[in-house]
Amino acid sequence: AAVESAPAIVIGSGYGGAVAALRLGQAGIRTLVIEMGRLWNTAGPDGKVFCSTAAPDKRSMWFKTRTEAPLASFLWLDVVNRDITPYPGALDRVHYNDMSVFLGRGVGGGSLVNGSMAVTPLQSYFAEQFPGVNATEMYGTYFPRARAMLGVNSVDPAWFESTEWYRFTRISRKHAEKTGLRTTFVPSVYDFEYMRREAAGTATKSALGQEVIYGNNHGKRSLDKTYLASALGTGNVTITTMERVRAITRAADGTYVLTADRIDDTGAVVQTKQYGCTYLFLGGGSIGTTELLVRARETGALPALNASVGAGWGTNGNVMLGRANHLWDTVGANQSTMPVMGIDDWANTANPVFAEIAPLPTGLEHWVSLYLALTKNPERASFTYDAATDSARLGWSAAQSAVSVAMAKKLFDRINAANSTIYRYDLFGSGNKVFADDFTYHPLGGCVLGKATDNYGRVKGYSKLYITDGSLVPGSIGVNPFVTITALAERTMARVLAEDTAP
Ligand code: FAE
Repeated sequence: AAVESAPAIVIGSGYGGAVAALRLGQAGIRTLVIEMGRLWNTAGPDGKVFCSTAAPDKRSMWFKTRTEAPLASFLWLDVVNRDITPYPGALDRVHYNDMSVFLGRGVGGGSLVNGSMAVTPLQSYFAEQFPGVNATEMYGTYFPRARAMLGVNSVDPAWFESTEWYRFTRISRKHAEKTGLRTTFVPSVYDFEYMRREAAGTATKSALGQEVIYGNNHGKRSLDKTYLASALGTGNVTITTMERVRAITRAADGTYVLTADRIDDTGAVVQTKQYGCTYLFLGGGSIGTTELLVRARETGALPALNASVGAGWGTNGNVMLGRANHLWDTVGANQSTMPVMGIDDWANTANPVFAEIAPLPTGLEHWVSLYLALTKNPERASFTYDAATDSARLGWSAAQSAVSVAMAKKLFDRINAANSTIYRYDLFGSGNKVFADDFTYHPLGGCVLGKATDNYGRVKGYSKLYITDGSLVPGSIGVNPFVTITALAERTMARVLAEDTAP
């Protein structure tokens, strides 16, 4: 097959990939970004690019015959999910034994589907997780750079207190305060000025129109509007879509050769392409990058990859749960899809939990307080290569999820006791499940910084091969992860461009 080549190739266009692409482009290095998902810029028959959670269609999910929303049921009824035509939709759910992982697919990766919460971790916890990184430099330079580039802003507290759209958050805050717990506002990359116009009826509703996990048509500063737009603006970066990199090898001259499958809208492989590059940046995310490297090591394509490739994976301690409120504590039929507050009990060393107050926008009053708890679960798992399916298998177990559940339960038992409330049993399927512990929004690790790579994301065993995504984070960061992933990628790119790419 003909080989197309570029000085630098970036695999994936999520946070890690987008930062790499921009900084390479600015340095004058011609760069090709290869993304397996679509470019989301074309409206469907309804005039919208993305579909809402209220009316999901084929655009919602990545090649599924039925949607797989995190909340499986409501009053035990299977009313949430819908049959759909398989299509390269925006949200993927990848299933392993006892754990599934939600991922964004398309130009912008997870930024297309996530909740926009832009949280900087506690410096002390960051330092604990990344002993090889200069935390002073991270908090002085790279975190501020990441936040500025991502367009992080905060909800106006006065508006927050008065709007019906955040009544659900104020109720959860009241219950946390009654328990003696601290709550904290959480910044966001959703434009709150836009949201206020949505509320006023002068802008098309997006966050206030039940749009989030299948994409937002307005208001969200996803990567295609920030880093990737700037990257394309350098004139040195191009993005190719609907191509999934399958294999990475190294040629005799030290350059990298990639094999990529080009797919059509039915998922059929219509072409297999080869790419060559001098510098290769892996931004496929915790799942994507780790699978590529585990496969490369085990098939003998990159045999010098070390044993840490595939190890150190965690869920960021994710557990989702709902509480049932008293009849007088209405949460409101109208709820913004963008969370703006968390219950911060991370400093409780006996049971550290940070719980984001999550919306459940159904358009009707349901008295549910929903949460995504991030627990300090120390459990980690590894990926192994399955030759029969040419894919990576995750060795996570239900017992490891139980550790997250126990921590979330400790916190929410306290909240229920203080408010004389109970859990909701009807949200996660027919089994009266209270804690959704079988999925994560925050896959982290697999190629941990300082272990699979050096302290700057240079892959051990190979030169000019880099990782810039969430696979570097050792399984837990205590808060929502994209600001950390972005800041670490900025740090890697500053170092690599200063030291490795000089002509
Ligand atoms: P990611 O953004 O996943 O990008 C990887 C990209 O690479 C994707 O576009 C893939 O399609 C592509 N790719 C993978 N493999 C290949 C391949 N072989 N060939 C070509 N392309 C490939 O990685 N985090 C927060 O901080 N705040 C939130 O509010 C938040 N809410 C979330 C809500 C949901 C529903 C989900 C799913 C996630 C949420 N997250 C949130 C997590 C956040 O989106 C995630 O940590 C980052 O997107 C990870 O960034 P990466 O660059 O590692």
